[in-house]
Amino acid sequence: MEIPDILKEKFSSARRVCVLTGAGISAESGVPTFRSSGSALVWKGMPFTEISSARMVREDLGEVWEWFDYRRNLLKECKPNPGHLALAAWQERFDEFTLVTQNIDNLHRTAGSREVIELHGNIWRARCESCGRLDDIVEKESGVPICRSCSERMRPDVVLFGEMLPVGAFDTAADRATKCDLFFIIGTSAVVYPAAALPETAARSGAFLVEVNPEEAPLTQYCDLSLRGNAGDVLPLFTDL
Ligand code: BV8
Ligand code: ZN
Repeated sequence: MEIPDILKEKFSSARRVCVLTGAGISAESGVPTFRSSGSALVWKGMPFTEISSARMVREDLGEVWEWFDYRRNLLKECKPNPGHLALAAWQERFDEFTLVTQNIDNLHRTAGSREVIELHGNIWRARCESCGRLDDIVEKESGVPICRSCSERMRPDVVLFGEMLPVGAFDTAADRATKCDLFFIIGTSAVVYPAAALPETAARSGAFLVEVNPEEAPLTQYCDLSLRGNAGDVLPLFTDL
């Protein structure tokens, strides 16, 4: 694939660049996406929008932990791919570079991205339901962990359906989206709000929108350019621009 000239020019002259990533950028690292190949991710017969929900935390936190323990186990074998690594190099190239991710897999940080706005939290952290204590998850037995500060229940520090995003994360992301010249949407079906509103915000503020996705997505119609390919193949093409 060749990067179109207009994009080469815009990429070379951009001062403020914002990137929104979704599960697709981790697909080549072996992390299952949620909606690819038409079928939604399922856990014991429950669609992931059900097991990953505020209601399930209330009703069966043990089941929610089993679901996240299973996914963390899969993630132990997953490494950043050339798409993550390319984005990590972009943070040195512009006056202002903002990386916003919907992913909870921590692969952007492992790839070397320093400031990552994690709209949906991080699967490698647990949070106390009562005092808010945060603990990194290194070794974890099965079951619901108990807070070492107040002995109440710990839950995954991940934003589930029906839950608010981390305070400030979305506002910062929206602010950067209104100010950027160039907005990349990489590996997301952009159907989950409020994250999916960011590209529309950027477009309304005059940003040039570029989609990197092997398939069309609902957002394709708003994009100025669509690069139909895998992030791991497409993003390294920008390295020598
Ligand atoms: C909230 C963490 C306020 C958990 C996630 C009705 C209408 C509109 C909205 C709603 C509604 N009913 C409810 C809502 C709100 C709801 C929502 O948007 N629901 C959707 C399903 C309609 N949103 C919320 O609940 C949010 N909170 O609104 O708070 C509030 C609060 C209280 C009370 C009232 C209101 C919280 C949402 C956060 C949910 N947590 N993740 C976990 O991981 O288990 S969402 C999860 O799915 C991801 O984080 C991501 O955000 C989302 C979408 O997934 P994608 O990343 O896009 O992945 P997907 O598989 O869909 O697509 C992959 C793409 O990659 C594809 O296009 C594919 O072609 C492409 N691809 C594949 N391979 C590659 C590739 N691209 C590039 N390279 C490749 N190699
Ligand atoms: Zn506590």
